[in-house]
Amino acid sequence: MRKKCPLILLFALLFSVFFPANVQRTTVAKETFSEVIRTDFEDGSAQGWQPWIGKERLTVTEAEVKTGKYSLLTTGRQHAYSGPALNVYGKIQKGNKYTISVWAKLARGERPTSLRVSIQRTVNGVNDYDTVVPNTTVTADEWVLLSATYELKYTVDSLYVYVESASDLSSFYIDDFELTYLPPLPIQTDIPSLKDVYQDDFAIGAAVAPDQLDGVHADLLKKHFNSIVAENAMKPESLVPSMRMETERGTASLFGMTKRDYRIEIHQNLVYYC
Ligand SMILES: [Ca+2]
Repeated sequence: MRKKCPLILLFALLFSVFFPANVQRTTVAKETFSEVIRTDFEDGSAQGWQPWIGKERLTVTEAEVKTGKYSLLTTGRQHAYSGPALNVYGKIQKGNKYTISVWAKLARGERPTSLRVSIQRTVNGVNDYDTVVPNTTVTADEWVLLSATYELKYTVDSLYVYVESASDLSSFYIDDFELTYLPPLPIQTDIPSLKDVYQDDFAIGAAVAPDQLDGVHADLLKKHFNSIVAENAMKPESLVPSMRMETERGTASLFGMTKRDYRIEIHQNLVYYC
C-alpha cells in the first residue's frame, strides 16, 4: 500500500479544488421532526404500544393511574427485555435531541426493582440498542419518572422505544409517555466572525458531515468558516462504488450545498490514507 502514496499525492494535488468564496445563502430542504408524542391511554386504548417480545400481556387498566383514568399494565413478562414497546420510526431525526419520559409503577405485591427505557434501532436487518434511561429503582408504592435526553446518531430502518427491567420479570404500569423535540440553542451572532478577523491571513476551515449542512450547524459554519473539507463523505470507502454507496449522497450534498459558500478542500482526505 505504501508504494501507492506518490500516485495518491499527485492525484491529491491535481484535484485540490478551490471554489471562490461567494457567501450566497443556500438552503437544503430538510423535514423538521419536531413532533411530540404523548400517550396517556385516556381513550381506553394502548395508543400504539405493543408487546415487545410478543408474549407479554398489555392491558389498559383503571387499577392504577398517574393521571386521568387509565394506565397501561404489562404482565406475563418472560424476559428482562420483555415489556411495552412503541414504534417511533420517523418521529426522531438523526442528529436531533429529544426528551423521552414515562412514568412507571410496579404492580401490587411486586418487590422494588430496576426499570429502564431502551431503544432498538435497526439498519439493514441488524439490530443495535441504546439505553435511554438507565436502571432506575421503581416500587409498587409510588409512580417514578423515567426521563432522559436522547440523540439518534445513526441512519436507521426502524426504531422502537421500550420499557424493560434490569433482571427480573415484575409486572408494571406505565403512564404519560412523552417524546419531545429539544431545539438546539442558536449560535451567538453578536461577535466577530473568525473568517473576517483573519481574512488577510488564512482561511478558517472545518471538517463537516452532510447532516451538518443545515440548521444550527450550518449557521455556525456560515458565521465563522470559509473553507471546508468532507469529514468522511469523500474518503475512499465513501467514494468507491463497491464500498458504502450511502455516502455518495453525502458527497453530492456537500457540493450542492457548499460550493458557492466555501472553498472546498479535497486533498486532505486522499492524503489521509497514505
Ligand atoms: Ca393516564
